Amino acid sequence: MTNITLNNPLFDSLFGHHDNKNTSFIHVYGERTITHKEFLFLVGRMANAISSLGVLTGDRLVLQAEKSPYCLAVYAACLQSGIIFLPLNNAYTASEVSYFVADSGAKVLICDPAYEGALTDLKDEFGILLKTLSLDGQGSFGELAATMPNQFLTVSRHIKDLAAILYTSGTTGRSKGAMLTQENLLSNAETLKDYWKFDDQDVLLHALPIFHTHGLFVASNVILLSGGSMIFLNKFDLDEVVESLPRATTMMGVPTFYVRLLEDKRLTSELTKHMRLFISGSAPLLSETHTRFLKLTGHHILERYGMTETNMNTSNPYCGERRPGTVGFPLPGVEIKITDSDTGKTLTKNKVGQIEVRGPNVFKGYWGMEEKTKEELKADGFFITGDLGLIDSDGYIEIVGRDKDLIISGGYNIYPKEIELLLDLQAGVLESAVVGIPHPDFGETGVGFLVCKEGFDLETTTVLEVLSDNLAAFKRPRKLIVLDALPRNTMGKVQKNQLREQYKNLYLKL
Ligand code: MLC
Ligand code: AMP
Repeated sequence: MTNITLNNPLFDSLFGHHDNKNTSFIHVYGERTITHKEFLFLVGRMANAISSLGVLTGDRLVLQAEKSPYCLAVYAACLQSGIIFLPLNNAYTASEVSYFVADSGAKVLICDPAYEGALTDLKDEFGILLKTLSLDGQGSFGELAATMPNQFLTVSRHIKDLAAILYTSGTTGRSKGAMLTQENLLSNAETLKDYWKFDDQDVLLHALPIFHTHGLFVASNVILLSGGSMIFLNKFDLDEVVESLPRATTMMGVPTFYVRLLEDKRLTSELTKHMRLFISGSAPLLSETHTRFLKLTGHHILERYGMTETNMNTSNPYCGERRPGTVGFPLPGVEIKITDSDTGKTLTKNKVGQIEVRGPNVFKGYWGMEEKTKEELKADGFFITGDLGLIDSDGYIEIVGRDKDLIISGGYNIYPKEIELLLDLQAGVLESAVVGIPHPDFGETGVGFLVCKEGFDLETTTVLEVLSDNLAAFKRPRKLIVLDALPRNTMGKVQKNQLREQYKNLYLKL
């Protein structure tokens, strides 16, 4: 149960029990192991460094840097010093970062030294303090922290105070900052630790990025709470994952991790015999992937379902049948209902409708967007996820589609609207539509369809180059296809389903 009498409930619960322990915490791949005590000292130095910058409790700090234990320490230092942590995908371009800085009103931006040049204009534009942090903990922020004491007096926070803001793209093309409280993160971490039976003997193979819910809150918070350790890889590298598996007990990944492992001959039951649990989420895991993985390794991948706004909502059972193609049952303390999108009425079993969620895991709202918050987070506390699903006769939840125009590529969300708005601005483009097409590695990938203005001859490679300046690489359409016209219905609405159907085999091996 969440202990609300603590001084800073989230920080104290995650880190309090590591004080002075020389036990292993992070095994940096190919390098040394950092103990809990060493990590806490690093966090203390960083918290002192943050405070010395003149930021106040509740201010926002943006981090955009290559994954390293130092990034995780910045997160912890923000918690300890009462600063709201705002991590960003390091693929974001300077123009994307500029939006997040402006929208959040952040006071400090810590970036990788390699991005400093591109981000330096933000200092004048928004008066933000720009500091750097490299993979090995150097850079102006790392150097400042190195001069600081190891101990920091933890700032008091209330369980309902904000701990982090994570931006998620929006169907209107404008990203929204999901405000996550200490309670949201702590209650979910406690639930998951118990549900998935994590303890201090666990070694989690951590190959996910740590700027999203999955790698940051699910993976790292669960390990912090349980007292276990992590093998920290910079990213998903197949050789490093295969090499590390025999030393791990658990792994969390997006479906692409499992698809890539299955392509590799080294994946066997022998390789995975030390593992007790493989977890998948952030995108649909094909039943076929589940079944092939089982056949080769003897492990039933446990699939769960979550969102930036809600943390984790449902999970297949730890003990009991892990049913392929489903995301299991609501987690303890989480309520799920399936409703009719027109009437809002709750639907009966096996009927498809919108998935709504309520519980201590559900966020507080979108930063600075009261109206948008009211549309999605209802007065009765239920959040409309935008996912479509059903609850089957045995209570398993199945996600059957999305009510939102969203592409999930390798676990990253891509909102077509954001790309279409940019495409429509390009010279010669009359209109555009971006659609998710099945992809064997990424699950889905974005393909853009363009219609030329009369008299123009569109060079798609040039259009793609222009997109590169403004859009993170993972969001760029894999391909642009010029059409005479976009398919429309009688109301004039673009029929994306028709494009999806027509091009569904573009990337699949037939
Ligand atoms: C990288 N690229 C992608 C991509 N990842 N393109 C489309 N979709 C992706 N997911 C592009 C890069 O920009 C680059 O383009 C090229 O692919 C190779 O880059 P890379 O870094 O070598 O890619 P790779 O290592 O292959 O990364 C793929 C991946 C990674 C699947 C391992 O994307 C990943 O770790 N995904 C996890 C995402 C995640 O954590 N999601 C959780 C969200 S939270 P170019 O043009 O430069 O060559 C959430 C809630 C919940 O959803 O329920 O968990
Ligand atoms: P994000 O906004 O990045 O947090 O992505 C959340 C979205 O990912 C959800 O709304 C779902 O559409 C999707 N998602 C997460 N887990 C699963 C899963 N196990 N199966 C299908 N979709 C999922």
